[in-house]
Amino acid sequence: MVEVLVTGGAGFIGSNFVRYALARHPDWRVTTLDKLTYAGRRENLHDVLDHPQHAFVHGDILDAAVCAPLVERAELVIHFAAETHVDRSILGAGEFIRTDVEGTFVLLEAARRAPRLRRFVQISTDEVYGSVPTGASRETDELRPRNPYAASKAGADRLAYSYWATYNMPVIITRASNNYGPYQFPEKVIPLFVTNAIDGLPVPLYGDGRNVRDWLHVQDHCAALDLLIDQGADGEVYNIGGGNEVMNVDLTHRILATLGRPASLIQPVPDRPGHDRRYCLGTTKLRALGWAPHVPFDEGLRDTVDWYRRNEWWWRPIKEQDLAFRSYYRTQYGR
Ligand code: NAD
Ligand code: TDX
Repeated sequence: MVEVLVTGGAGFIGSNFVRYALARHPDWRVTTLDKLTYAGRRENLHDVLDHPQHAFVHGDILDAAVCAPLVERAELVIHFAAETHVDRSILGAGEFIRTDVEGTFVLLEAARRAPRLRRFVQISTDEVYGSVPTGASRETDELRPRNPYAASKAGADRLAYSYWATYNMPVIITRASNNYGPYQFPEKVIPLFVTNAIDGLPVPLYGDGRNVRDWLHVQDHCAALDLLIDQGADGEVYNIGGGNEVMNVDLTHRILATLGRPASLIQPVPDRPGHDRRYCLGTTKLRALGWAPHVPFDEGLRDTVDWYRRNEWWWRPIKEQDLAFRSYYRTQYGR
């Protein structure tokens, strides 16, 4: 049995990865370590919580006593746990520094003492490159993070790299573009706009709506990680980009059209401070290992919209009963 530790496995990408891993690797025993912050939910793992090859541990990556025994027995560590929402990092960066930077430090320290460790995957992000006006980011490009979330992820990214360079640890770093798919917390643009539109509520589009994101289906992300766990080279960085550059305003029109809602639901709101204009990832390095994205954006978006339509049990309690979410929404968007 291969012992696998997934941090942040109750979040959006982590839960999709746990499900993906259990389906594809009958010889993996997966332990999910998650603090269950506002974004982490047992519901995200509802169909695999009782899986015989899966164990769930409720704990904080900042707690060295919790991490040490879990990391010590792991062969693979896939480190997703983080504070992840840019808007929240603008409202207050403290939790981002603690979780994303210090939490990564705690895990890396534990990993230094893990006798069987074969791979530590630091899940980084395209945001570390900063805004990319033209062309595509390459793994060797300078990092120019421009918001507190991106800066905290860049810190963790380089810290993980330093543990390879200094201690020869088997670290790889992955930088993915914007993910979409099922179980994404409805603060991020796609699930927020889809669930608002289902209810006929306005969708708050920042600024002129012409910012560009490079969309990656979460299943394609999981497949890339699976490949890199096996084929990635120690100390290397790999971009994982979907190759679907879409302007926010076009994305919004597509979502509304899929749901048969009018464009009049679009509500222009003041721009996000420091709003990165465009991300775009070059993926030559990853493609050379045999990966390509398989989910066409139109199909992936339609299926994702459908998923939120069919799974109101999953998002309505967050949007309608979770007082913390309602308070965040009011702070961010007003009434
Ligand atoms: P998410 O916010 O949905 O999930 C984060 C998870 O981490 C939650 O389950 C949360 O409970 C857990 N967590 C937070 N603090 C913790 C702590 N101190 N200890 C243990 N668990 C903790 O995020 P996501 O969108 O699934 O992102 C996962 C990872 O992928 C993050 O590292 C993020 O930076 C990265 N990433 C995300 C995207 C994207 O588009 N969503 C793109 C590129 C990279
Ligand atoms: O209400 C909104 N209105 C709006 O116009 C929200 C929430 C977003 N937007 C815009 C801002 C961005 O240009 O949509 C775009 C996407 O926004 P988010 O979903 O907040 O994602 P982004 O800021 O691009 O960051 C995401 O991609 C990189 C993830 O949240 C990060 O965790 C990941 O690292």
